[in-house]
Amino acid sequence: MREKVGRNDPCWCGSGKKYKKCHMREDEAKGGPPAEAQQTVFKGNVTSLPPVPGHIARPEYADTGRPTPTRESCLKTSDDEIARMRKACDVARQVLDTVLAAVEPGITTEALDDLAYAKTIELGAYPSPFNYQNYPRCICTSINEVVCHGIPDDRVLSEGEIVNCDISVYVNGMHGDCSETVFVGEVSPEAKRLVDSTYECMMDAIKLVEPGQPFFAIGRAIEERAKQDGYSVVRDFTGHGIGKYFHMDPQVLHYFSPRLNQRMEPGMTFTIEPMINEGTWRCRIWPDNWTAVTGDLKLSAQFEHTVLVTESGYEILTAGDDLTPWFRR
Ligand code: HM4
Ligand code: CO
Repeated sequence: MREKVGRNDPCWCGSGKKYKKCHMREDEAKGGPPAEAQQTVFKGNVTSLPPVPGHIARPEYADTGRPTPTRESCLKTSDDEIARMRKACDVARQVLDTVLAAVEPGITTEALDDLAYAKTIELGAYPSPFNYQNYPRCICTSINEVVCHGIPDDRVLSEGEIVNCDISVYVNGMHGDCSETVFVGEVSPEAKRLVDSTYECMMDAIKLVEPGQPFFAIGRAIEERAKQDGYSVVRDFTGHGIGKYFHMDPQVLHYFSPRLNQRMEPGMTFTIEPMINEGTWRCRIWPDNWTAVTGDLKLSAQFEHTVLVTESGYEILTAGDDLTPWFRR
């Protein structure tokens, strides 16, 4: 158990509110504040990447770091655009499979990033995160309490950790985006249960995708499942429309908001990428301005697919030929 938190101290959950205004009552009912989780991930050394070879087509921000500000919708109106989306998502899946196959105790996250860089370029694509708002590497690797946007560095993965690998690529004028959380060797039953629930949250939401469905149905399904399993849903990061630009309209919230009453239309392509936490849904950002961690340092997991709304329902563009997630194979 942690030291007693004073009534007027900042709450342990990271909300910034006084304890008495936040978790104090809830904790009293449970007999005290939860056991304190320890930080397991620390800032490492980030190495810069060589420029992407000149024959690879580059997204608009590759040189400046600044994406085009856009409220353009992700609706695709031609078969050609949809075919190019399928291709970009296929490439993202192949890169993700390459990276996931290499996850084992002793490997560094930058070695995973090096593999992603080589595979992405081999497949004729540009790694979308690279220089997006000056992001320094190709992929995001988010370990344990890291919620998302973990930067690959010289830190070694150890037995018992969980790591999300998030891959986005740009090819044929389109972006594709997917991620999975996997185990490093054997992990605790608690970690397994969280990762399992997070995958089911994403799949519950994907199964609702069809023309006429309001976007709020996604967050409603995810929140319901997470709550049932005793977890919380991250609110600070969302899914997004995707296509010609990495992040397009609409924002895809993973929690319920009745304001998200826009309806799905055939030809829309967007990501569903819930981040599910063991404890508080609140996040803090490291001084590197990227790495998001849970407010209470408990575990967070995430899965992501890019989906297409079809006439009759959905197509998971980043499924590859085996939809089974890596952690169940
Ligand atoms: S940047 N991953 N993700 N993710 N951004 C490098 C790796 C990245 C994101 C991101 C999820 C949702 C939204 C966003 C976003 C603006 C506001 C500039 C359009 O950046 O919406 O960026
Ligand atoms: Co992101």
